[in-house]
Amino acid sequence: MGNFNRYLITAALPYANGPVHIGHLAGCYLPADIYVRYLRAKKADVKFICGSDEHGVPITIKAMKENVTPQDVVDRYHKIIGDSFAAMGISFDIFARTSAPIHHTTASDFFLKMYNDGLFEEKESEQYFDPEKQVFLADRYIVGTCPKCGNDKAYGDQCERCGTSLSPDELINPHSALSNAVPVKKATKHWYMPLQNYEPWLKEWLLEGHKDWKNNVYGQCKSWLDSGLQSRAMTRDSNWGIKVPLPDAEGKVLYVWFDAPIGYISATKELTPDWADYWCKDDTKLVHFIGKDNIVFHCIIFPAMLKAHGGFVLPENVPANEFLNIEGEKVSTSRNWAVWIHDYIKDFPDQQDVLRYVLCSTAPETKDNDFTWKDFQTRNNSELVNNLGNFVNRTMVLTHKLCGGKVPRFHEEVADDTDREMLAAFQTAKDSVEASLEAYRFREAQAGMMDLSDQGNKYMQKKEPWILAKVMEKIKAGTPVDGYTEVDLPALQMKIDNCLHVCLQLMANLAILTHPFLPFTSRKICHLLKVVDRMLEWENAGSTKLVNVGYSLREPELLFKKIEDDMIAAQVEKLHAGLVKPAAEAAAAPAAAEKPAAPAKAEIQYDDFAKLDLRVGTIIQAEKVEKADKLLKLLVDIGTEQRTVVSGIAMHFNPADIIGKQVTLVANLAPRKMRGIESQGMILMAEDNGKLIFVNPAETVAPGSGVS
Ligand code: B3M
Ligand code: ZN
Repeated sequence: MGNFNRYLITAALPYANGPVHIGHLAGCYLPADIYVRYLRAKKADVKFICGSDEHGVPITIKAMKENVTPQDVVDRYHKIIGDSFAAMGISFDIFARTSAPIHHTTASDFFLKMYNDGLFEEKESEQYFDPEKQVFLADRYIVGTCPKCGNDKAYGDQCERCGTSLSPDELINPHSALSNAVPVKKATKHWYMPLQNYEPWLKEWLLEGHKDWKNNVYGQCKSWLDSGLQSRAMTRDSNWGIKVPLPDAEGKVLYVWFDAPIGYISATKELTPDWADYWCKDDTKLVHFIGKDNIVFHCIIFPAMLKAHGGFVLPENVPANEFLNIEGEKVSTSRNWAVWIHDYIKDFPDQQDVLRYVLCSTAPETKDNDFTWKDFQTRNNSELVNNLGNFVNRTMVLTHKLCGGKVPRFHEEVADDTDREMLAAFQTAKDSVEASLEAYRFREAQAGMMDLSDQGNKYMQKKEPWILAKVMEKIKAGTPVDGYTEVDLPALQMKIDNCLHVCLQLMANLAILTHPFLPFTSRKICHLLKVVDRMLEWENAGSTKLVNVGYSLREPELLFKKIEDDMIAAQVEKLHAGLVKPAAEAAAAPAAAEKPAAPAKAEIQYDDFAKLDLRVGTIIQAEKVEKADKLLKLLVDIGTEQRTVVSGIAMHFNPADIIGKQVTLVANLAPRKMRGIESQGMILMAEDNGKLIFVNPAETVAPGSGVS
């Protein structure tokens, strides 16, 4: 669609509340960087925009946990994140900050324009308020059970298990993440954007106009639009963020998802005085690279904001990726199940391209994918070392050995179909890599690049210039071989020349084709060939005349080194050692190891069993018993009544997490006082290696249902 004269490429602004890990890279920054490097090589007018997202609840939560100010948090992580990206060769034109004054002004003006155009609804609503901490609770600060999937750790804005976007009202058993207190409602005024007003336009623009978007993205948007949009508050009660630029708005800031995407605009402003060319002219191609959890904000809410404000281009594509898991498990920053970029750089200095290569090969482009250290090793050793590295090294070594370290001539008179086919394959490879890149299929594009290297190895294997050289040596020593004699010497040398000429041209093509994916390697290839960066222009790819005959090359150097088993074992160990176990699990583990299996009990009669009154109940309250580490006081609803039960499960469960759970209660157990509280029954638990699990029916049943 359309002819574009400039490109505006954005990568999601990472929250400055923690370092970045490989999931971030694979999901968004690496594909964006590959795309931008390709565009730059095509000499396109392109700006690559990113920065840190320094407002919102993720920042204030982090500050609260660490007992520092939000400013401390964002200052620290803006630097760590920026350094990690730079070290990995992620080539942003700017890495801005949403705390910058230019951003505050830009976001504030954007809001005011919409306000003055009458595009907000001002509504008073009841918001959750933490009575203990005396603050309004942002959606993220409220935790409860997801009405769709039952995840009991869903947030008030989204369930991260099933992806459903939620409002706190929809959560079952909501509680405050700050104090665990049950939130109360309190009236507060906010400015809402009536998204339903934009629904017809969004359907037209997105569902009709962008059927070309990736299935995962289009599908998510369609399901949002099909289920109907609603007004959404664009302001929040908080003291951290961009102040709402209106009178009577004390203690109110812009919603972080209102201000953050405007960060793309303010960062462009900070980058160039020509920012409006990029943002306001129709011949700009705007592409947002993001992870799947940001789809609705970039495909629905931000476009609606841009449309409402007016005067801005809209995204032409949003090629969002799914998630990258690690060793079969979902990345979790809180459990520290992650491979952090700053750690990787320390452990594998100068091997940025290995990680780039592996992450692009396994990028979760269409579905969640898995990163394993074993796969990392295999891809390095058998693909980078054995294929690409090997091809370049053999070409270099043989050119020095058989052609005096200079680019040999290509002699048409001895050329054969194998040579010609190899030369023709350069253009085919370029075309295929290019088509894949244009379609945002980066794995396929990188594989296309590697395929050219593979063809190079096969070509060399077929030509065997080292055998020809042996034959020449023998002839020179006076031993004719395979019917060759002295008169054949010139032709033999010409064949060697042809092979290495072709291989060197191929190597130069590889410098161009590797560059978007493996920029450090590309640079090394240029160094070996002694060519300048200008050769890397994309239009040069496909050419069979990139390096000049007679030109002398540098001494061979290896591009990649083998990664040994012990390095991989150390990484796997580090990952597991760093894992933060939930308190309950950690406490239970040693006990489990020490305890022998329970002995079988003596036989009983049915009548013994029938004496038990077992009933299903629902936990409706749970709290710790003071000064008793192991005890929780539960209130269990068994339909006809509510029973107080004191249970020794405090080391295994967070009280807030078990509200709403069904349990099996021994309802006729004689009451017993524990720590001054009368326990009116006992709940059944299964034990698995020290871990406790509630015994409950496979499906939810009415409280009080009998068990027999
Ligand atoms: N900071 C969410 C995230 O890091 C958010 C992206 C903003 S993009 C405008 O996943
Ligand atoms: Zn859910």
